[in-house]
Amino acid sequence: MTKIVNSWNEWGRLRRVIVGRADGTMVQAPEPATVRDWPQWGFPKGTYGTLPQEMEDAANEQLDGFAALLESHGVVVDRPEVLDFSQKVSTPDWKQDSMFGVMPPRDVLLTVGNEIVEATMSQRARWFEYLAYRPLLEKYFTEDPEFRWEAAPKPRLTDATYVDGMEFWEYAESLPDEEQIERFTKKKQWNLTEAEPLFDAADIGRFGRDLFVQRSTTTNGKGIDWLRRHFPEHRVHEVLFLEAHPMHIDATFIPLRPGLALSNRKRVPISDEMKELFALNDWEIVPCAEPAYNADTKPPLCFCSEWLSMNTLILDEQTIFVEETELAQQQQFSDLGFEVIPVPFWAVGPFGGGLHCATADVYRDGTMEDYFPKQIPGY
Ligand code: DAV
Repeated sequence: MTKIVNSWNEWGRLRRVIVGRADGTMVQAPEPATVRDWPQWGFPKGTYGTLPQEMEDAANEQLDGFAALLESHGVVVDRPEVLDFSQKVSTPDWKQDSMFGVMPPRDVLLTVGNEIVEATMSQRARWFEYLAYRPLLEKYFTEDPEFRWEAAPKPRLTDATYVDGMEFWEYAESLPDEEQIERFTKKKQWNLTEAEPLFDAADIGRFGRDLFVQRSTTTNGKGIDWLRRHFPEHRVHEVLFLEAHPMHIDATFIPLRPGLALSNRKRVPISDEMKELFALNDWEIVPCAEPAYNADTKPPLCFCSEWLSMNTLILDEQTIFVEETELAQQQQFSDLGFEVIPVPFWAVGPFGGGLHCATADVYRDGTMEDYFPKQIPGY
């Protein structure tokens, strides 16, 4: 019997992983959840199209290099299928002028134990992205009799899903970050309504029996509630950080090994129960290093922040892959006792993220364990 899918946390020894592809990635067409406005890079508001070929080639070279590096460490690497992301897509509820791409599998696929869940996603351009992973999921299903293949309810994504549609972003972005944090983050209310469950898989941090889910511009309260009901053996905790535009937890708060987590030095946790839970169970939380990646050095057309510096992939409890120019972050990991494997990766940023975003766990050694035996009632 072949066992293919098994991963309960972010640190067990990695044996099999999906690595994304840059091919055909789009500056996506505008929609209520997302509006790109990059006149300085040839994509003023309302326009869309494929990222430049030379950027795509550079990103693919780094992705292929990373895949080969993982293989040289004994990890089986699977790659998704490339679709025509420039095509128009529609459901009976809406029409959308383009898709996005297939670089960040972490956003779409949530692996919990023997199960992979296809996330709802919350953007129309990303609604059909699961199709790129179907050949792999079908194969795992055929070959691994214990693999549980699940898909969260496909969201409607009608106008009722969004607060004020695209006008939301115009309004939000006219305010300073501090005001956005007061007005949106602390009220847990950004662009998404609570009309239906929504989540991106990358908003979930897997810590064994405990799953920490960031409420964000891609994950709403109902999405977290869906996850809670879907994983009754787990404890699903909602978490919130000091950030005006939260999107995906993996450049904000990540576990490194049992008892040790890395926290963004600016986007600090603002959920009191979360802080209490970590303290109660003797988890140490260390602030990350200063990023080298920044607004001046990051490549054009990148919608991710400089905090991709902490978006890393753990090979095992002693070994971590870190972007090659992030020397301060590498030093911090060395000081924490890790062997650091540098990986050139910043050409991939504009295609949807860093080393964690670009991968999705298929198999890590380990079982479901409880790293937070002391719980806080009601959290
Ligand atoms: O901080 O820009 C990056 C994660 C994308 N999957 C950020 C989030």
